[in-house]
Amino acid sequence: MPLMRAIGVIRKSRGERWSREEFEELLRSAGYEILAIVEQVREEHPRYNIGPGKLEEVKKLVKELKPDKVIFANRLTPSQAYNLWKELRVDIIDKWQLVLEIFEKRAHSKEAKLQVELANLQYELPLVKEAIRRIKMGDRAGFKGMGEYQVHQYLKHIKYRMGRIKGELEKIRAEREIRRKKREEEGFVLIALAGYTNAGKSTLLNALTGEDIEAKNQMFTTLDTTTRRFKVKGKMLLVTDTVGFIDGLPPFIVEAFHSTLEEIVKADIIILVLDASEPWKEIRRKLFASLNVLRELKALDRPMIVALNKVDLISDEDAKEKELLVRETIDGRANTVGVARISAKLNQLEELYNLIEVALSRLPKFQTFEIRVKDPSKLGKVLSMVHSMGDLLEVEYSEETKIKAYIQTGLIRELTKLGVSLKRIS
Ligand SMILES: Nc1nc2c(ncn2[C@@H]2O[C@H](COP(=O)(O)OP(=O)(O)OP(=O)(O)O)[C@@H](O)[C@H]2O)c(=O)[nH]1
Ligand SMILES: [Mg+2]
Repeated sequence: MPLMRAIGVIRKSRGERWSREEFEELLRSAGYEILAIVEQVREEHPRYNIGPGKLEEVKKLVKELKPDKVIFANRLTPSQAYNLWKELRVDIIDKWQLVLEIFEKRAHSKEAKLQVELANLQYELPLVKEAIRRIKMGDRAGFKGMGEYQVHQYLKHIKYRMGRIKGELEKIRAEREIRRKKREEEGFVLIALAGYTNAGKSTLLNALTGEDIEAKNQMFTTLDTTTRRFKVKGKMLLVTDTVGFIDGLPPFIVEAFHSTLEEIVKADIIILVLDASEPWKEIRRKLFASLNVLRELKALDRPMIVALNKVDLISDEDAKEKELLVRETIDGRANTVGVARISAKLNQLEELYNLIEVALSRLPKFQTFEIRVKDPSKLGKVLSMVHSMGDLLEVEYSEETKIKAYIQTGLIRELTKLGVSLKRIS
């Protein structure tokens, strides 16, 4: 397939933190050949977002280079998008539609596809309403080549599809809820991997579990949620990998991906993965972006471990310095358990395992019990269950074996089924 050709436009307000590299990376990830990037530092112009002078420059470039699209790094209001389209007569999209185009390419599961479509429709709805408003005011330009009648039909279609998709997502969500309940009853502790896109979340899940899910050096490789079992020092836990974050993830995407992101909200522990190989300025920007999403999800109260990943790419001193900076930055902003320096790629995870142990000890899901086993034939089974779900503290062998253990409360049911008696000590 020939590459789509695009002109990129970036408008920066004074003092705004923006990453041109990231915008270019997004354009490439979405499959565009970048014909030109136009930059401007000025406050937002209400009509065109960029200033009228810049608009003339873009117009000339459009005539000369004939791009398939002009892509803005800024969020455009529906009326700006409409005005720009009228002036330039070429497809106009902004950063968020660009992100959605990437999502569209990467969506594999039915749920991910529906979520992407919903986000797209949610984005288009105000644009179409704006076009209708203009048409009513006597504007003859139409909307993307559609006349008045077609635009009205299109609006109806959007509303109908949104209703249908929400219904279907609700069903999928209910199924997910059932699976989650079952997991909870089983008592497994759930750990969610969160973090900026390309930080190494999927690589980490693979390293923890021996899985082989796709991990690539590109943005938004993962859209689907994967949950797998793994063991830390003998304890069975669950870990979930899901969609990555990006700076200023807008509410309509968070909303569309709600049920996917909910996996993070429902987790007992969050591992926030950061790419330590980048300059501190970038790490800091992505750390704040991630904390913002977690705040929006109301997940900041969850015990959080920061995994400073890809330390194999930097020196020890650099890693230590960045660890310190992360500690300082995050202090008081989240319920942090600690910062671990890791390499998911090289399976260097010792510090992370230690912090997971610390985090587990703070969870109400773990408690100390006295377990009495009368039937010796059950003893082996009980001991192996205790080992996989907690720590064995003491065993007193006599006619009736007494075991003191620190276990996940989900084990209570399983043990009771075996006919042993349990008493909570702490
Ligand atoms: N050198 C090095 N590279 C790593 C490490 N962990 C991940 N990577 C690389 O970083 C890139 C991104 O890794 P992924 O695991 O796909 O990242 P992700 O966070 O799942 O990304 P999204 O799914 O896009 O959100 C890949 O090229 C990985 O091979 C690491 O510890 N060291
Ligand atoms: Mg991934």
